[in-house]
Amino acid sequence: MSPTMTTTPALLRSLIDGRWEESGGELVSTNPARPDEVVAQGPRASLEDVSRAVEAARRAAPSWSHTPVHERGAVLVRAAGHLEADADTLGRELSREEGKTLAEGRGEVLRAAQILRYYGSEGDRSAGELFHSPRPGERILVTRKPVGVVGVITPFNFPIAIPAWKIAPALVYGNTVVWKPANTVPLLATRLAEALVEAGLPDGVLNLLQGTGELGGAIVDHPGIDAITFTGSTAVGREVASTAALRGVPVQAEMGGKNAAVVLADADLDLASEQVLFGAFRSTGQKCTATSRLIVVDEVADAFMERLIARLDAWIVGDPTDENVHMGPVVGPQQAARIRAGIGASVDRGARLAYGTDLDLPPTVDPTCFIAPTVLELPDEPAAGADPAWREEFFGPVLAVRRARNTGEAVDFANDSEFGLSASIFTQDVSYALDAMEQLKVGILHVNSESAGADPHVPFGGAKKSGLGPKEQGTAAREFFTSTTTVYLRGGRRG
Ligand code: UN1
Repeated sequence: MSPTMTTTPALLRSLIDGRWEESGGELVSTNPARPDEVVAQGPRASLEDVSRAVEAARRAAPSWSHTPVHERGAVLVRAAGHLEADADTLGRELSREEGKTLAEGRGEVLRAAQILRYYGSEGDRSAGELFHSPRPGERILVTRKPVGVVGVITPFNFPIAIPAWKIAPALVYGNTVVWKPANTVPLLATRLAEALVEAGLPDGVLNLLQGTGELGGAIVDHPGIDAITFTGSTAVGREVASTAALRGVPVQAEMGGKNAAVVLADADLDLASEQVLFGAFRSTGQKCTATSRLIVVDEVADAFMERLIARLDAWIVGDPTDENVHMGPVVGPQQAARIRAGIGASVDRGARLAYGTDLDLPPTVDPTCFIAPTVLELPDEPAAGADPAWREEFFGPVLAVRRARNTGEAVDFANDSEFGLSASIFTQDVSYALDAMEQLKVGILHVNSESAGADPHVPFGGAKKSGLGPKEQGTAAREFFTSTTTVYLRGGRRG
């Protein structure tokens, strides 16, 4: 298929109590590479639908929680198979709806499948813990139960992988779900729900509500929701968390990042410039784990910047469904306007535009949502630490750079953020790497690799103000999606 060829819009649907909803106001998703092009459309869920979905999830909960974990896992594994079989088609849909490249779109669909497979095997893992007792004839067990009905609110930037990494553990640990995806990427949400239904998920176990932010608010406010997992902006995440706290409901909120890459004097500059490029500009910088700050030690700064800029010269921006393209648009016009304003504010304060010229876009795309990969060199003065490009998450292809006098200052600069999701450090000296493990205040540290990326079997989440509540993925997910019972167990016969 040629990149410009349009197709009939796909059908968006909400799922309540096992039924695909056919009516409701209109919801439309468009292609950010050509905002006039409709990718998918369908009915939008209403506030009444939120209550119907929560009631359905509550009704489905007892039977699902008593279904053996191996059976629950088998549904996830079958759904993974469907996603793998359709990875090309779904990857293209993802690319058209969200704006990441075809390779990234397909890769994300396969990653969602990998996550479903990981949790699909949960039945083969330990179900709890057994402790010694200080009293004779007693054992102490820690068992786990589902928390109940989980509200799931997911962002636009990983329209299938992030939902999979919240919904798969929620389901395998025996919870039922009411899910509200970002309204910019509803098609991939429909596709994940379709795969799970096709895999045999019973009615009401997963309910999907397509629509705008008010639905998310209604889920968070609903008394029938027992726990809330959220990924998205810091502002919304804090609102979600405070509402949940007032209601006494546990919350897992994964929010902002302002992730630094630190290039030390002994780094392999070819490797470092490649990985910084990937970290900052893959997926158009729209990852909470993206590299948005670069700290490079003075001694190698010019040589490093030369290599980074040479790589940027070869970085092709255009229609993300064109196989040759490295970077597509940001997700929508509002986001593009906000990022442009942020770049402007930084330049007004004295940042030097080291890269970010006008784009040479093909005529097949509309420039509204395209932002050039942008590198801002901040002035060598303490006030640089207050620059918006240094402090605020732009969520776009923008990298703010500061030069550091030495390794110590580089680490201090890296820690100079209210966020602490991920970081990268580039060095060939294991002593510096070991120091960085101690000193960098982040939830995820990459030594000699880009700051983005996550594996399903290890904890994912940040330090400082990047997140609230238990971390995601791996065994960390179990902390959030189950509650423990400590059982003091003795035999029933005296003596
Ligand atoms: C990744 O780095 O591949 O919203 C995943 C986000 C993160 C996921 C990042 N929760 O971007």
